Amino acid sequence: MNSVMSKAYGKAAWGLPLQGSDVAVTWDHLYWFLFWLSVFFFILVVGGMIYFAIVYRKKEGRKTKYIVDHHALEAFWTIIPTILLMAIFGWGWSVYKKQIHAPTDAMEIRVIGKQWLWTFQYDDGRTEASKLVVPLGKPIKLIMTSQDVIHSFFIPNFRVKQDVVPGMYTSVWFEPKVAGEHQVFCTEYCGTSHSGMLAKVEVLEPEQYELWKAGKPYQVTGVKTPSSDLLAAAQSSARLANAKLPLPDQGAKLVQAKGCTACHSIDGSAKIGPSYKGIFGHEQELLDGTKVTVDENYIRESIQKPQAKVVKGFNPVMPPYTKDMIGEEDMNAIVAYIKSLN
Ligand code: HEC
Ligand SMILES: [Cu+2]
Repeated sequence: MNSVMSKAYGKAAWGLPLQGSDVAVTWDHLYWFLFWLSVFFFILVVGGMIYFAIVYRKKEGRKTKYIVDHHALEAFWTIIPTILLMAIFGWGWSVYKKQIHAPTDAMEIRVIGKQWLWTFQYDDGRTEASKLVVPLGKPIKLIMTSQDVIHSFFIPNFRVKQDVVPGMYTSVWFEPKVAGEHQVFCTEYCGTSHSGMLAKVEVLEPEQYELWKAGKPYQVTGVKTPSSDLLAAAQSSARLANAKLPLPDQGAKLVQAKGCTACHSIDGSAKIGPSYKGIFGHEQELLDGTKVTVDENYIRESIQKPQAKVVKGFNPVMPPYTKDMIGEEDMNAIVAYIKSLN
């Protein structure tokens, strides 16, 4: 119990995810209180039942007495649970209040959910997919909306979860206490690739955060999250960290970092979208029956306005990537990469 109750952040105890924020510690206290309270009453009630069933079992010649009500006893088992329930309510309410009101000095970051990836938009104009970068120990407020259906943004390590709804902003806040990578899930079923709608929070030490802010290569130290290939590649700020790589290799990192690999393979097998393998220079048949040769302009248009030319046999589900999301340098790298897959 002690390891659970202590304020040692960064520990994963008794099957719960590690405690990455103050709120996580507070919620866990309430959780364990409820858990042990339930264990206590379970033993009391079921144990009592078994005991009475055995001791007062049917016997030859034993007749049950006529039982009348017992006011003191009834008052006792009404008042005690009432007090307990009110205490649980008050406790939950106070933690909820803490979790719902972000401090006024919190750093604001915008979150956009869309089928099926998370993008994060920072004050300096940067937008990144599948990766949220925050400094250690600073309150962070997320202002969230959805481009399509209802999603839900969940960071188990921070014990925060909030619906992300089209047409309105919702928000959530946390103060990260543990450096490293923390998993993000979508917890509102949102279609085919819902389970792949992952992202991670990178909580950086102050010096590393300054590097990230300046657009320089940086390191993530601390806890690790069990991550999919998609997330492993999203780890480093793709364009700047890989600037010394050959262009197609940069493109390879980018398509992973931007979440394209969730829908596109490179081995010729169709996923949600067509494979990149061997498409460059070839003719692609479109939904309306016309044909188009895959060149640089077609790829660019397919990324920025995916619905302009929809490939036959696929649904028009690819999200558009604006110039702000994929800049010209990155676009060149992605085109070079797709070209290299012939
Ligand atoms: C949610 C799934 C999804 C994601 C994420 C996604 N795409 Fe697509 N993509 C599709 C689908 C479906 C098609 C086929 C329908 C169409 O043309 O719009 C497609 C088509 C394309 C095409 C045209 C392919 C061809 O064979 O003609 C290119 C190029 C492309 N995507 C590139 C990308 C890049 C680059 C990214 C990441 C920046 C990306 N896609 C992210 C689903 C996705
Ligand atoms: Cu979702």
